[in-house]
Amino acid sequence: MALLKIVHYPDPRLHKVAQPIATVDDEIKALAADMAETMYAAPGIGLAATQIDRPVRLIVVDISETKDDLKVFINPEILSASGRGEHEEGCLSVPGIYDMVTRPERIRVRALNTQGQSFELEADGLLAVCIQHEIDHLDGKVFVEYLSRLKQDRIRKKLLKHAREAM
Ligand code: K1U
Ligand code: ZN
Repeated sequence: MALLKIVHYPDPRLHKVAQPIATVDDEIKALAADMAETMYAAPGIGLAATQIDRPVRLIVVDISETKDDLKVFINPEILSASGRGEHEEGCLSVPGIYDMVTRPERIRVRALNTQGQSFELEADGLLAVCIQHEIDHLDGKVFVEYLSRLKQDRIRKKLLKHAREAM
């Protein structure tokens, strides 16, 4: 297994639309395992393949305290969404920034697992927030895009300054 480098906002690679995965083969299984390792090490509760510069439709999520409830979603699709709820979000691609985002409260999602089998899941609370946040990444959207233009500009400048200082 391997730790993967996470791309930071405002890198344009975060705005690529990820392509569906045609076959769940050993390469995809290894990518899912590496992404899980990277998510746990960060630490985070989710990671999308877009964030490690692999624009394919694969996300990993584990919101458990004990870090033993890994969920892998290949080609995830939101089948239905209901309600509205506000939740604080963070992002491993936008380090140090947390803000409130309003999204549907409850979702039903369909995806393939690492055996290539289709499954459906009902989610609410943090799990629903995290799955929607990660699917946004696959569609090239970063959570800061839900914030005001002023906040987005401040975040962009702050992270560009950090990147320059790290060089
Ligand atoms: O997509 C990502 O960058 C991962 C992101 C997921 C997420 C968090 C909160 C709301 C929506 C989506 C993170 O994991 S940020 C880090 C984080 O929230 C966290 C880290 C350690 C323990 C608990 C949470
Ligand atoms: Zn994120």
